[in-house]
Amino acid sequence: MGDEIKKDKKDIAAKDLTTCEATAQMLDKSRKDGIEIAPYRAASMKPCPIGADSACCKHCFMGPCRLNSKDPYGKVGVCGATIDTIMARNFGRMVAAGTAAHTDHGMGMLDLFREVVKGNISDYRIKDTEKLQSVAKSIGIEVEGRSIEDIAMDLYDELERTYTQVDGEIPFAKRVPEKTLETWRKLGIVPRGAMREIMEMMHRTAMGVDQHYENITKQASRTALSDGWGGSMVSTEISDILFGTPSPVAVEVNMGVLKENQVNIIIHGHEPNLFESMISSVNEPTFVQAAKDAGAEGINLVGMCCSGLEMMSRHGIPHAGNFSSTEAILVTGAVDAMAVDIQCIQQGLSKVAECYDTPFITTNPRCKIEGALHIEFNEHDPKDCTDEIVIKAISRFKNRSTPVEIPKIVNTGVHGFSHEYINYMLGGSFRASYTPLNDNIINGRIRGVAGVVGCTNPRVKQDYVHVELVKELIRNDVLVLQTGCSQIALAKAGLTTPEAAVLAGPGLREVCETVGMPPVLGLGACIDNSRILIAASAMVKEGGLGESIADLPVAGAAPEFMSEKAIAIGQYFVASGVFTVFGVTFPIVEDTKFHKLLFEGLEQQGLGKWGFTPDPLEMARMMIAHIDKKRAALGIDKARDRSLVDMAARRELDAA
Ligand code: SF4
Ligand code: MSK
Repeated sequence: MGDEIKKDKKDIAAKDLTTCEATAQMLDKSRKDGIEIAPYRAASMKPCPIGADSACCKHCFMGPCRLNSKDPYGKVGVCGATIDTIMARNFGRMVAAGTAAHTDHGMGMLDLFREVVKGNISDYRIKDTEKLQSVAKSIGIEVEGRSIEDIAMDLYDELERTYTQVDGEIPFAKRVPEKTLETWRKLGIVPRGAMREIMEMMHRTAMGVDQHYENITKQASRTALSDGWGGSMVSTEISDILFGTPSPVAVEVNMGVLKENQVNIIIHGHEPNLFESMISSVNEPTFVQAAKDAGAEGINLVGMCCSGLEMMSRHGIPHAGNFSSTEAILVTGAVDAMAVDIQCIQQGLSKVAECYDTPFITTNPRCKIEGALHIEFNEHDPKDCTDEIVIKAISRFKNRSTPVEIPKIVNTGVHGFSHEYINYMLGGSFRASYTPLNDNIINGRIRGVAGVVGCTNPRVKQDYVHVELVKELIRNDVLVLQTGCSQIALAKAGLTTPEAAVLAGPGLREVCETVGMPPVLGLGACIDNSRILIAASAMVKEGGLGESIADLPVAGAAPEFMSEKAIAIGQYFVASGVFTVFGVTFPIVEDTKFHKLLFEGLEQQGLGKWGFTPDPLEMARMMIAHIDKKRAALGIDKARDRSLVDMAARRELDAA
């Protein structure tokens, strides 16, 4: 099983809560220091089973109505709503919330882009003009002989429609493979604009509106697609244009990136602009001198969670850990300031920071936290905020009163892959293309491609499911693409190095060794799942692997998800045609019509489908079986005969 943590054990050992040794060391220390952090809170918090199954409706005050998941059709709500309606509405609202988070983030990036292009903001500039031109071209904007400013303004106007358009198709629908788009059109799920889709999703799930689970699910797909091919994709593309498209870079990961004799500043959250300005502030000679005057050897800027992933990919800045380590790292006593912007910021951080005298600083007007110091970040004068953070950190270093204990663990890996770099890496600069990837899939060296992404969740042992799943996939010649906290789990396990190719099956190993790449390619933050969609689209367009994304021998997984954003991501992958397996739990009742629709029916409509298991080996088996089914449908299953070593044989080899 997926090592679900026993809920009733308050005295549970740290090694049962995480496979991250550094986090385990800090969990033990937190116990000694009398501090409670998330994994322990999870162990003592019994989840409400009715809520966990989405069998509870509180959409009006004739309720709340609780149906029994053991007898799902034994009862209906006061209004007569069935279990399928209630679950579909709850699911649709999770998709709407996740989509809203990503699209609001994306719209923020687009606002910044507009102000930069208009010359109203001078602290940022367009860094990647080549990417600007290629994104513009991809949606039909003329680039030949035009100035960068003119192209950029047209791109802004066009991409704004992603959010505000009330009718028609979002701009990046032009990037979707023709047959996939045809299926969406037939089903009526091509997104118009994200605001419209989120609004309609919320309307239709209100009391007394849409009460057919199939119709609600269509709007959930349309809303989710306005995230994946809309809000998220715009965010990734604009961030690349403004801050540079990532290319591979060797980076240090884990809590050992903190330095005892330096002023340590952590940035945690999701938006790259705060972090970009921090880089400038920490390199300010006056601050470097001030840090030295305070007795420090320098200022050490590190990232966590998805902010960290954005910066490690673009600048090689060290990364201290994923979501489930954000409170634990404060227990080191070595953090002189933690600044956050939006998303995945646990409120518990405020209390833990207070216990270790660490300034905990919120910077975004959308995210204030009781007990945190708020220093607002304003893109028109970004250094106002980031300089202040540095000053607070230096002052804390000078007056450090808590003992420092930094786990001495650092893992170096290669990160910063992008759709563009995969194209170049495999095809070369003069004929950049996906041909070698498709060829290696067709000839069977690579069995298929898996996207393994998403959060860590204190309800299960941190990193365990991610790492075991990915090891099993690469052993079976499946190339793994990663984003989000999952990427950091694998980096800590040492699988993001080219040397990790020895853990891969013979075919994948041969490809990795020829190209010099790891078998696990990190593509960035959770918003950058759009890079995986673009890669899938490029594979279809390259030819030889079917006509739609649903034809590809690919699968996805979020093995330790915790966020509504992950539900939105899962639904946009499913609606794009990908078999997507979640771990931890699945928030609906089994043996219902809605469950059957998500887990079987959507595939029959030409889309992908959902899967669920908490067990990493079972998850790998399900994904590989799906990949093999797609290979057989494409008629390329024979090509693998020469190198087939199935999972049972591998387990025997391992056991021997
Ligand atoms: Fe109950 Fe229906 Fe109101 Fe939901 S909408 S709370 S099922 S009465
Ligand atoms: S930070 S959404 S825990 S991936 Fe993007 Fe990590 Fe999941 Fe947050």
